Formats: sequence, structure tokens, C-alpha cells
Amino acid sequence: MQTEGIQSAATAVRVLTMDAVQKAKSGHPGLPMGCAELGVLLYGEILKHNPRDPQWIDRDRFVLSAGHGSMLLYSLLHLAGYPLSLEDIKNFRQLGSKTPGHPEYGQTEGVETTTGPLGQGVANAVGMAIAERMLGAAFNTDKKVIDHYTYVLTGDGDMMEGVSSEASSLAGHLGLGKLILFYDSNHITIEGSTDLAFSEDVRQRYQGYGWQTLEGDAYDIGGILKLVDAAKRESARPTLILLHSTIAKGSPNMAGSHHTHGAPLGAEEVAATKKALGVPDEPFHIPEAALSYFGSKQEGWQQTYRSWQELFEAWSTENPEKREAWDRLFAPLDLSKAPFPSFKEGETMATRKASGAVLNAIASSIPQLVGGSADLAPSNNTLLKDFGSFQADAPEGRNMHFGIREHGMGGIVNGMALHGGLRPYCATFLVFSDYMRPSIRLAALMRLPVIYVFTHDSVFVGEDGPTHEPVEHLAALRAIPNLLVLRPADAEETAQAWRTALERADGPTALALTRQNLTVFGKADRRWSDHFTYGAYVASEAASGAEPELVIVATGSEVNLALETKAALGSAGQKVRVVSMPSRELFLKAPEEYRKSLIPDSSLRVLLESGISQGWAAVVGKDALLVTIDRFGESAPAARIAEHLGFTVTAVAERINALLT
Ligand SMILES: Cc1ncc(C[n+]2csc(CCOP(=O)(O)OP(=O)(O)O)c2C)c(N)n1
Repeated sequence: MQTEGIQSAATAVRVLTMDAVQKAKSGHPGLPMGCAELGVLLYGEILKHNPRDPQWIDRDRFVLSAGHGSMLLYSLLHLAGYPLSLEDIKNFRQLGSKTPGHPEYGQTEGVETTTGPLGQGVANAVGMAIAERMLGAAFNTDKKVIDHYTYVLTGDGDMMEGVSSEASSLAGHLGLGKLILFYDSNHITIEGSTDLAFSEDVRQRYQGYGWQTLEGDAYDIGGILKLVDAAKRESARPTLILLHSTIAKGSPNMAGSHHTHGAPLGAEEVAATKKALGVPDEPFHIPEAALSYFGSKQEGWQQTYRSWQELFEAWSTENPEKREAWDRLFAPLDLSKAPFPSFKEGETMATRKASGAVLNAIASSIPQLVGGSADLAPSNNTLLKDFGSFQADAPEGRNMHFGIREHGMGGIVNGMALHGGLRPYCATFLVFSDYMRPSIRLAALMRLPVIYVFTHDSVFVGEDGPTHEPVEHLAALRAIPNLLVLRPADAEETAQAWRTALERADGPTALALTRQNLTVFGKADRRWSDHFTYGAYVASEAASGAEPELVIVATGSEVNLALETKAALGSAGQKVRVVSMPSRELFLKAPEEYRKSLIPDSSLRVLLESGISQGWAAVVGKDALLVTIDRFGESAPAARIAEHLGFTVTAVAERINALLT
């Protein structure tokens, strides 16, 4: 082992970190300095990776869950030879740089996921390890073309956040033996010592989850490698390696202090630290031995990489069918052969049920589609009936059982999507989307094409009452940039919504689906499915030739209500156009000409949605009549709630008549 080279590289990590943070006048030097040796061991000795091909599918994954320690990752990517220059390091935290404050997926090659919101990285890593297990089961023969580990580095903060507990609990249940978590236990967080708020026995907790747990010293190089060997030998359980460490190790006067967590050390202390480390007091100085250490690794990495490619070629020759399946899996999704079901006009069906029918019809033709629910599959209709459950002893299953862990589920599906080769979906009641909102936001930020099946999408859930009745959730989800929210109005629109979600490659989609039955309606616009991409279309036209005097814009279940109301208006209904708007975001992005033709400025406008009114003025104008629900729901049968809140044909017709006369 090249102890001297490793030590020197750790010094380089400390220097780059101190100087980058000092130059940016902000950042977190503590963790990178405290974990420098571990970081060097990961990138130099432990990870199977190739800096010349950061996308290599069979690389080990490394997730820096403690994303505030981003300089650890950037220093190592630079030293190991990833395309991240010293200039990039000098631009730490600057606009448009490859070295943003917290690692951002898609900005920097070698960054596997966006981290910073603590705990999320743990859930991402669990998702990556699940993906590895699934794909290994699908493709491996005696030649293991998918055979890699997922490593994650966490701090006290990650260990405190609930999302990591949810995900770790599931990882233990699933026996993810190729998941290895390092816990940088430095007993320091922002406010001071962890004694202030964190006194549990983390090892015992993880033992309770069914993990192997190990413990060591963050500066015992040989010891760490032995612990990793032990972790790798354990194939039936994930492993937690608790490492005792000192925040800002190397700083003579500030090591161990919470003041090093999130602020530059200051020029004087940087100079003192460099002196103590025995390096010249020059900014961004990298010792020669550090460079030659990583330089000496390149040949081995390339050899391992070439061996995998040879293995892959041999496997392809021996298993042409598997190879074909592989190529299909990693190619952009082709829906041309997916047998989307059709539905009959007049048929009544809840959109959650239609969604289940769509999923089951297309699942065989889209092998990358995997997912499940947070214990609500029978209600969410998300079970793939022809495929088994994914479990420790059934890695070929395509149905995930996330348990009642919405937040963990959100982070895990992000990890599955990040891994590559899978198109994951997950499900719960719309009202509980709040429980997973931080992960949804990250999926949107990372542009991951995850699909959320959110059922029971309104107060018409009924008897379960206001705790289970979403009112603000559609608006809250629409507020997340790059999240596409689709609220289909009948079974046909539901199929189109699934198609739209699957065609989307650069961001997540939330499907808001009903518990209650809706009638499949005849669509006035024959090109409605094309116009779905514009977010809205004419569901029912005003009497031919006439400019509509009034336009009712409705979403989801309220389109049925709008159509029935129009019918009930009698001859006055002739002046009314009904627009179905499955997506407000898509409509707002549609060409202005289309928007104006659908909702002419000259028409009276009514908006019908069983949710809060926030955001609708931008679509229908400030003077429109908003039939919305700007309060919590009630516990009662759905029909009674509809009456109570004015969501009946009679009540809506009355308000519209008042407008028309
Ligand atoms: C969800 C979330 N809450 C709060 C923060 C703000 N925050 C960033 S680091 C940190 C303390 C983390 O302490 P620890 O994990 O021990 O890191 P260390 O001090 O060792 O660097 C906090 C509260 C965050 N990034 N994410």
C-alpha cells in the first residue's frame, strides 16, 4: 500500500478544500478535512471506477450524502483525473461553475446525485443498490455484467434525518449486501456538540434494521480497508461503518470545533494548517506525491475497465437475447409497441383504476418500468399483476413494496432513476405527497423522469375526512419548477397521461387520480390526444359557428361536472364551451394563439377545480368565476361534501346562470 501517497493526497484534499472555501468566502471545510483519508481511500483504493468514463454502467457508485462537504468530492474528482480542472476548483460556488455549493447531478461529471438536503443521499444510495440488484438479476449469468457496490458517506445530520431511517430500514429488510454506508461520526453539527440533541446508539439502531455494523478510526488507513473488506464479505446485509473522526482534522487551532463546519478557517489558520501539514503556503498547491499516487492508479483502472468490456462482449456473444434486452433497456423508451388500452365512451371508471389498467397493459412491453406504493397498492392500483414482488430472495420482482415510508420512497426512486436502466414509479394518496415533497423537489431539480401515482385526489375521498382530502396539494405540486402535474379527466385521458409521463425524459411527472368513478366522455376536439401536449383541449363545443359566450375550464373529476352542468343549462348551455385542462403547466407553455383560441378574451370564464384557487388567475384571468375549495374538506359521504361545498350540477349551474343573464 502506498501509505505516503495516500497521506499526501489527503493533504491535497485539505489544501484544496481550505483554499477553495477561503477564496469563495463561504463553504464547509470541516467535513472534507475530517474525511480526507477516507475520501482518498475511496477514490484510490476502494471504488471500481474509470475517470475517463464516468458513465460506465458497472462502476461503483459513491454518494456524498453530506453534500455540504462538496469540496471533498470535487478535490477527489480533480485528483483522480475526472474532467474537473483546478480552474473549476478555483471557481467553487460561482455562477455556472462545475463546482456548485452542494453537488448537483448533471453539472459535474462524476457527481452521482444532488445532495445537500441531509438524508436524501442515503435514500438515493438505497435506490441505486436496489437497481443494481434488479439489473443483476435480469442480466447476470456466470458472467456478472452488473456487479458493483454503492457507497455512501453520511454525517451526524444524515443520521438524524428521518428519511435516512426510512430508507435504511427498507435496505435492511431487502438485505442489500452491496450497500456500504460510512458514518463520519465527529460529534459536531452546526450548533455545537451532538450532545445537544443526539444521544442514541446509531450502531444499535442499524443492527435493529438488520445491518452489519462495524466501527473504526477515520485515520487508520489499513483499518478502514479491512473494514471495507469485511463489509464486502457480508453479502446478505448492508453494512454501516462508523468511523470516529475529528472535524477539520489538520487545523492546529480549530480541529474539533463546530466553527469549522460552515465557514472559512481564515487566512491565518489556513497558513498555520499548511505549515502543520508541511506544505508550502501557496494557494491550491498540490503535493507531487499526491498527483503521482493517483497517476499510478490509472493503468489499473483502465485494465479493470477493459476486462469488464471483454466480459461484456463475451456475455453478449453467449446471450444474444439478453444483449438485445439490454440494448432496449438502455435505449430511449420506445412506446410504439406499447399496447395502451382503449376505453369506451360512456364507461364509468375511477381514473386510479384506469391507471392500473394502463400500467398492467403496458408493463410487459416496458421492462424498465418498476415501482410500487407506500403500502397503498390496492388503493393506488399500482400492482403489476403479472410480475412478482421485489424482495431479498426475489430480485427479479418488479413490484416494490416501500412500506409506509413516503419520504424514503421518494428518495429511493430517485436513486433507482439515477442508476440507469430503470423507469421507476411510486405511489401514495395525493394528500401524502407532502410527506415526500423534498424528494420530489430533488427529482425535479435533477431532471429525473420519475412518475408519481397520486390517487384520492380531492375532497371526494369522502368519509376519511379532511386529513385525507387534498385541497392545497395540486397548487403545491404545480409550484415545483420542472414537475409536470397531470390531472386526467377520464380513463382515456389517464392513458394519455401515462403516455405523456413515459415520454418525458427530463423531469418527473405527478399523476393526480380519482378515487371515485368518472364517465368517459366524447371529446369535441378529435385531435384531443395531440393537444394534450398543450395541456388543454375542447371537451365540449359551444353551438357550431358561435364564439363561446362562456368557457368552463375544468380539470380531472370536475370535467364530468362541467359537462353535466352544461347539459343542465338547457338552451343557455349552447353558449358554453367546456375545456378539459389536464395540465396547467403545459397549457401555460402552449403557443399563445392556441391558448387564446381555447379561452378567448371575449368570453366569460369559469374555473372548476376541487382544490384551492391559487394560480388560476394566470390561466382564466382575474375576473373569472373560480369554483374552487379554499378551505379544508369534511368527513362525510362524497355526495354530501359536494353539496356542502357547492360542487353539484345544481349549485354550479346556478352560478353560471347568474353570469349569463
Ligand atoms: C434537511 C437539511 N436540514 C438542514 C440542513 C442544514 N445543515 C447543513 S449541514 C448541517 C449540520 C450537519 O452536521 P453533520 O452531518 O455532523 O456535518 P459536519 O458538521 O460533521 O460537517 C445542517 C443542519 C441541511 N443541509 N439539510
